[in-house]
Amino acid sequence: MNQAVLVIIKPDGLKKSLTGNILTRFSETKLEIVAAKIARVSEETAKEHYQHLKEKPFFDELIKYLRGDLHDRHKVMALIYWGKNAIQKCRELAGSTNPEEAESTSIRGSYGRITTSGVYENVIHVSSNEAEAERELKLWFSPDEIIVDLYPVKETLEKEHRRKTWA
Ligand code: FUP
Repeated sequence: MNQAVLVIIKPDGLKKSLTGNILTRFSETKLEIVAAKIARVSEETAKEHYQHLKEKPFFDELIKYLRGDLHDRHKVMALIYWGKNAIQKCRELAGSTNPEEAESTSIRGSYGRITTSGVYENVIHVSSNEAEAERELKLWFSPDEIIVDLYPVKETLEKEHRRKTWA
């Protein structure tokens, strides 16, 4: 069964110049990339993304981490991989959430670390299940940024909508 999964290369991954390595690792899965972008992360998006952790003592630090405040890199790379068992395949390559417990050859095991304040800087995010993947994909991407039809869409005509086009 085909699945979509959100992968985010977090600011530490970008700062450590790991984008190429990480994409190479994911290409082993033979999954298809159906959306990709470099994005700045607003406070709202970061808090919404990690909403399930908002009661945790490390939440504020985690938001700063995802927004790039800890690495002076205010951007992430967000991708959607699509194909058979995409979630399991990508999570296997990512390794455990805690980089010290992650398989040493996994992406997090190879490149992650735990900060002195206790936040896991684990280089990438990978959606944990289908429901989370749908919630996260809809948070990070609009339908027209994705080259396959993943979920139902609605069309609206916005006459007064201000947007930039090439001059
Ligand atoms: P995952 O699905 O692997 O991203 O794991 P979680 O949603 O549980 O955690 C999200 C992020 O919170 C992790 F990427 C790192 C951070 N985290 C910590 O810093 N400490 C913890 O004890 C648990 C999670």
